[in-house]
Order: sequence, then C-alpha cells, then structure tokens
Amino acid sequence: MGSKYWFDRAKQVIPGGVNSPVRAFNAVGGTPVYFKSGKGAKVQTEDGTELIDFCGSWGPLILGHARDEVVEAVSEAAANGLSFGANTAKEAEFAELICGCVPSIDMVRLVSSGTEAVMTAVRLARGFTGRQKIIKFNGCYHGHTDYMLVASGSGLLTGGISSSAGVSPSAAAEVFVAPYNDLNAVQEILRANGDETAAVIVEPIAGNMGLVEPAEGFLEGLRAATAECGALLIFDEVITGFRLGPTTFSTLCGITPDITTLGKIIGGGMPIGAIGGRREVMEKLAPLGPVYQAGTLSGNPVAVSAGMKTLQLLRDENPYPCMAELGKRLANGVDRVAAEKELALHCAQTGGLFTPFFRKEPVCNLDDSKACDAEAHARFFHHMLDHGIYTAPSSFEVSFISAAHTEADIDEYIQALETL
Ligand code: HOZ
Repeated sequence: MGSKYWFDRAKQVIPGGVNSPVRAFNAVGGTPVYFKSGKGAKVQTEDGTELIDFCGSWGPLILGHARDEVVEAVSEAAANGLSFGANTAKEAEFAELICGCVPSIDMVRLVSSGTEAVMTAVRLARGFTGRQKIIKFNGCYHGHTDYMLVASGSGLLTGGISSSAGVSPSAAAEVFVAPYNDLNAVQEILRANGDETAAVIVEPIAGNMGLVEPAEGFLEGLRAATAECGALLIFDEVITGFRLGPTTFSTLCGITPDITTLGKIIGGGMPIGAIGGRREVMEKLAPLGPVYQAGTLSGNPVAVSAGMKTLQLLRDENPYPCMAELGKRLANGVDRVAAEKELALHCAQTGGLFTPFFRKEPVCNLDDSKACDAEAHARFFHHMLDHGIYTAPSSFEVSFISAAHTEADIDEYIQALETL
C-alpha cells in the first residue's frame, strides 16, 4: 500500500487528504509522500523508499528524527502520566532553561502551538498598550489566527491566495501590511497610526516566503520606530528560535524585542509553543494580570520533556557550527551547479536554513519570491524526490539541515541536482 493508496483513502475522510495544507503538494503537483518512520536524517516511506529529509517536520527536528535521548525522555515522561492539567516541576525547570538561554525573556508562558503563541502575544500586546492595530509584513506567516492570515506566507501562497476566507473584515481591518525589509513603509504607517498601534510583528528572518534575511538596519529600525511610538515589537521566532544558536535570533543579532514567540524546536518534535518577554509585559497575563490565556494541555509534561532534552543536547553538543558548515557546503554546491548548467537559480542560506530560489537575482521580499520560476521549482522538487531527497514542497518555504545530516547527505543533494 503506497502513498497513492493512502492519499486516495485519506481524501474521502480528511479535507484535501491532509491535516495541514502545506502537505498537499499544491505547489509542486503529484501525490504527497506518506511517511512511515524516521531515524536521524533519513525517513522511510509507505512506498518502500528511503529519503534524506531536508524538511525535518518543518523545523522542530534539529537533532534529526527519533534521537535516542529525546525518545527516552518522552517514554519516561509518558510512563509517568500523559497530562495532568496541573503544575509539574518539569515545566518550571523548562521555563528556567528558556529564560536562562534568552536574555530578553524574563518570564515565559507555555502553550501548544506556534499559532497559539502568536495569538497570545498579540492579545498581550493589545492588553499592555490598550491599542488595537497590528503591523505585519507581506509574506510573513504567523500561524492561522484570523487577523494573522492577512497577506500571509507559507501555505496561503501555495494555495494562490494571500488571505483566508472566513476572516471577518473587522479583524482584517486591524492589521496594516508592509513589504518585508521596507522600513520606510513601516515608519510611514506609524507616523499616521502610531498612537493606535499595539505592535509590529515580524519574523526576524523570514521563513515563509522562502528564506529572506533582514536587510541591514531593518530590525534595528523596527526597534527604534516601535519604541518611539510606544508600540511593542514582537519577534516571531517559531522557526528561528534555537535554530541558529542555543538561543533566539534576537539574542544573536543583539536586538531586544518586547515579546518573543517560540515553537517547533522547543518541543523537540512534540506540540508546543511559548510566549516570552520582559517581566512588566508578561505580568499582564492572567492570573497576574487582565489578559486571559489558558490551555488544558499547556505545559504538557511529555512535550516539555522532549523540548527540555532537545535544548539540553543543543547546549551540550553545540551542533550549530557544523550545521552552518553543511549549509554553506550545500549553498555553494547549488550555486556552482546553477552556474555550470546556466540555470536561473541561487541558494539563500543561513546556518542550517536554506531555500533554492529559481531566479538569479536576490530575494528580499515577497514580490521577489513570487517572481521566481514556480514550474522550475516543481520540476526540481520531483527530480530531487526521484533521487531520494525530500525538501519543502514549495518554494515559499525553508528547508532544514539538522545535526543528524552529514557531508555525504549534502553531497547526495548536490549530485542529484547535477542531473537536473
Ligand atoms: N510554518 C510551517 C510552514 N511554513 C508550518 C507547517 C504547516 O503549516 O503545516
């Protein structure tokens, strides 16, 4: 029973056959691959094939699939109880660990997903400032809360829509949208609406229109502009948190946001999200303050155990320089092959994050990303898949190198590309 069999069966009972639209292969066509198991950098499929996985569950699996110590931590926690809906020592230790790793986070509240983290962060910003408006960036994705689906990235782009149906016009009207990397546009919005603006939310490295790094001075400018008008700065680090070092990207780049959202890696492959920030802001959350947030499974002991073990291993083993070297090796290889074969292609890369963009010119915002050759990307994706390489099934996503990948895995990627 292969992927096609399971997809046909799933489509009868799951909308589109998938539990998240990005899995539907809409951008690349064909039948989505059904995964059976994973270990390290490799996955086994229901088609009986083995693939080198550069998607890594969209980011959480920085240590690779089923790392022994993480699985042991999960098994031990599960044997002691799957959920209590009450406090555990482990969640206090985990919060201490996160606060210890991220200087801008004095306090942290755990939730169950990145979407929930952003929803809470925005409510917190509104509760703290007493203002309603939010500024976001075109092509940044912050989960699927109503007002964050305006001009969103990720799966909305592959579906050919930039905003979701079902979002009330009043929710959408509270959001201003600026082009990514365009500080002037933000300053202009704030000049006219600064006293109504609760927060600017940004992926400090954009990862949902492909990989787009912040232009020099962009994040610093956002920090200064928000501080000037009393709006909060929210860094959505669901992708970048603990991805480029054992901390947030904000720590690495020396910019202090008021609120940070986390997810993915901090759950080590289990569902989790977190909101962290400075004490004065975080103390507005219930039960200390008037901003309500709750969750039966928030701080779930199994998820916390997976996350805790993952962060400890990252701290103890420091795989970051190695992942960055592999990332550079991959990007150099892609660019070399592109030059040799005269392909309109270049690879954006930082650390273990990368996106092959099918155009020669750099990609600095969503318009640039949309100008890439989508058909060339789809051909590339299926060619790589046929050669045992699994990457993000859309050019509006990032791919991930984990601590489990080796030089040989990177070289296989490049060899596959050479025969494109
Ligand atoms: N942020 C991920 C995609 N960019 C989430 C994956 C999903 O939407 O399922």
